[in-house]
Amino acid sequence: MRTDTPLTIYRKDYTAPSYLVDTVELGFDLDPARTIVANRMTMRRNPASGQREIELYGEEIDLVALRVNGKTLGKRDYRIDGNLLRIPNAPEDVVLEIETICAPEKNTALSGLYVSNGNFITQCEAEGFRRITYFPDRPDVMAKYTVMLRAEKQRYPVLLSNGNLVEEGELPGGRHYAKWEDPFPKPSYLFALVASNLVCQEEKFKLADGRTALLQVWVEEGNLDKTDYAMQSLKRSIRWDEERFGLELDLDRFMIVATGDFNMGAMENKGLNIFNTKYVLANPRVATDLDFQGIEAVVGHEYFHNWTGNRVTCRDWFQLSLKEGLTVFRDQEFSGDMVGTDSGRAVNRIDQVRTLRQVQFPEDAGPMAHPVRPDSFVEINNFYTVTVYEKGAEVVRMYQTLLGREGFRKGMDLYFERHDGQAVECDDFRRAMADANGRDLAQFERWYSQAGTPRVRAAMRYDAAAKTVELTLSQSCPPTPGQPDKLPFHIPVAVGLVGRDGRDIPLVIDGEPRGNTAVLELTAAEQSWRFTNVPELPVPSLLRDFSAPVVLEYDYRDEDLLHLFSHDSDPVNRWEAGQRLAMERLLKLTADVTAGSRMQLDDTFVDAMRKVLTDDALDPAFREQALLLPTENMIAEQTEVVHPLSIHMARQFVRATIGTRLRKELMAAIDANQTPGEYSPDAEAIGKRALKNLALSYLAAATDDNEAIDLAGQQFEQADNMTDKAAALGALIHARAQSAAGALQDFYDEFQGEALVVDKWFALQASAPSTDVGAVRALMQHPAFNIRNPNRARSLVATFCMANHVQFHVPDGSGYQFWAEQVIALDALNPQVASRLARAMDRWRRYAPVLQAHMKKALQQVNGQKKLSNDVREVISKALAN
Ligand code: B3K
Ligand code: ZN
Repeated sequence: MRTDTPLTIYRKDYTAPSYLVDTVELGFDLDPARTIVANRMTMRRNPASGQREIELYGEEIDLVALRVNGKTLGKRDYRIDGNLLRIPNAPEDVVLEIETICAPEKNTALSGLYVSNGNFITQCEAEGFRRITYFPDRPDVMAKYTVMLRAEKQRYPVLLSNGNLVEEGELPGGRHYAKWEDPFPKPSYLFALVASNLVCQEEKFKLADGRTALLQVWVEEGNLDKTDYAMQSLKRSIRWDEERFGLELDLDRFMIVATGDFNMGAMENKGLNIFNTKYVLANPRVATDLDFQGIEAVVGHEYFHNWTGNRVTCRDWFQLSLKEGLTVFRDQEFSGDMVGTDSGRAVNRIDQVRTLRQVQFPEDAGPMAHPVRPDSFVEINNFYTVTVYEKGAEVVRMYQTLLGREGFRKGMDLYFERHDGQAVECDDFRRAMADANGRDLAQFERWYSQAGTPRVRAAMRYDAAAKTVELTLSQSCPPTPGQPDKLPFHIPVAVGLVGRDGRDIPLVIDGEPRGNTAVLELTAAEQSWRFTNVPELPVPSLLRDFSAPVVLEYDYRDEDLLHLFSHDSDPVNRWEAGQRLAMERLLKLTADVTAGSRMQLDDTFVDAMRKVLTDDALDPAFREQALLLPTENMIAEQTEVVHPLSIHMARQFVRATIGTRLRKELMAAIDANQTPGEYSPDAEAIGKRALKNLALSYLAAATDDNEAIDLAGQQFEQADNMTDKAAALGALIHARAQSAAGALQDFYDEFQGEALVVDKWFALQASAPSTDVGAVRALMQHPAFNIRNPNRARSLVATFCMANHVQFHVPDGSGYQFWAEQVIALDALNPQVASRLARAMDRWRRYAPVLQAHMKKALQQVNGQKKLSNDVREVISKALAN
């Protein structure tokens, strides 16, 4: 917690570490109140650095002893300046011994070594290792670790760290020890230890090269009935990486540990992944389809980091997307391959596009906008963003689009051939892709250096006599903080031409046949392509499969969109056509509400929705996506001045109108998409439940539909899985049904012993437009609420501030006042969680003037706090900056 002005760190200021560390031996005497850490490092001067000072970071730890080559250093032999400990004039080779003390039970920030429900847990990325011992805590210092853990045996029977267990035994006084050795050099952020009374599900698994690895999933005893899916996902991940990328597990033992107190989703520590329980624990009774999908994706993601992140890591934190963008791309491909079908893959892709539009595009247009490889930061934890992760994944995907799957694989192989065991930069990845394929990817670099979402404008001219189409694409990119002008990007734009019969017209460009979809490479500000042999005026299908993270502008007429919505062979663009139809109407209706005009929805739109709903040739999962309206966030991004209430009312109106006008078809969809028998989280069953539950929610949104409310009530009572149960409860709450309160109480009574379900219980209420800020304050008094637990704080406080637009943005500003109080309160406990909440105000300048004034006041109130973490300070000051 600082009171001085926080320091900005720049990418251009990178210098090599002055000393390298070859080996680290750590000894832990674990005690919640007072843990003693002994650290013995062998270090040597880095030939690549001219510096002779040893630089170590330390935070919230007490230094007890410091020895260089056996000699204790006196106060004058070193300097401590804030978090930096410097030892000047150190010898060429050094054995450095350090003893420090920390207090895990007082660590509410959950960074470094902390206590969660009586167990010791660590989280070191990005800069948590310095809260355990003094160390050159930067990712380009890679060392081999040996770890000795000592703790009371009864309370902490299980002692885990990275790598292999080499020794264990008893100690006097009821204590015991375990010694772990990690054979691979690693950066300090990948260090982990766990001391606990957890139990595990374990299995021996045969690897491709014939070796056998021990796989373990560690949880609290009562949760052993919820580990199967995580274990299955882990095995599938290992297999997939062998098959798709030829990458094998390099350890004899791979562990996943679940903890209920965790700042984010999970962490890829070498051989000892630590997970938020949310991404491990699942069975049909307590977890939804979305939870099951999340587990598969996150287990995969952390496992894939073992190569992309751990074996090859980042030179500095500006390169974060090197490992995160790439690993998100890998987990997306993994999930797609697990679904297996083209249509399932498309549904996954649509989900990715929704996330980008819902969260990343707004980030890229707001005060925290930054390039995929940022140029500066105050607090690195603020840069674990959708831009670094999801846009970063899009950047990686574009290599695959440009080079083909095989070319991409060649690039990956070369990347590992060159850089295994190294800490490198995003540029090294790009070079491997370019060199392996003999391609010039120099301009592609701008995807890493320029922030903002590019706009691609398309114009088409058809010459009936010549039977040619001229397609002109132009690009621009709006200014972002610190980057007023942008240079053209290298953008792959996948296009098709759809004929009047709905089929693709085979593409011929410059005399060359290009199949039904051609990837055009837009590199200039404006470029044109000529398609020949086009027998009739086609409808262009642009940016197929969302081939680049851009906003595509084209003046589609309604009938063009209806045509694509019915026929486009590219399912993503088929969906996209529906989204455009819906967005046009939602924007018009929003304006109508604001102007006080009557709302009306045209038959054309309703008919299009009916057609897709009743088209049995389409997978239910796809139909659900096609019927789902753009979210309130997405609509807000498209309006000049945001009136959250108007947006909500417009969207509700469309939902209710669909509910009324398609009543018969929706009822039929509910009947046709039941999933009787044993619950299974396979894509087909998930799709059916999704369509059925969307239908239910539309019906319930229609006013005065008692039958729909009864249906929801029945489903709530009878559901044998959490997906259906939570969906029904949500429908009741959102419809303000009389039975909602009773159902909520029953739900709580039934699941109060399941923390993750109680989170859902809070979140369901927090997001309901019937829950005002007073009700949220009341919920904070509920015995089950605990602001120190990140999942719980997010489920109530963050859900309200970020997903309940109507109540958060009430005109009297009381929602913002609440936000300010909570940001301040949370910041004193856990800056990372507080800082995420702080971002609820990112887009404040776009709101209607009355709201804006209240928002500014709330921002200033937080900013006026003398004591704020760097995390929150950075977010707030960027929001207030011009
Ligand atoms: N690498 C971690 C994120 C660490 C966040 C630190 N604030 C999880 C992941 O991306 O796999
Ligand atoms: Zn990651």
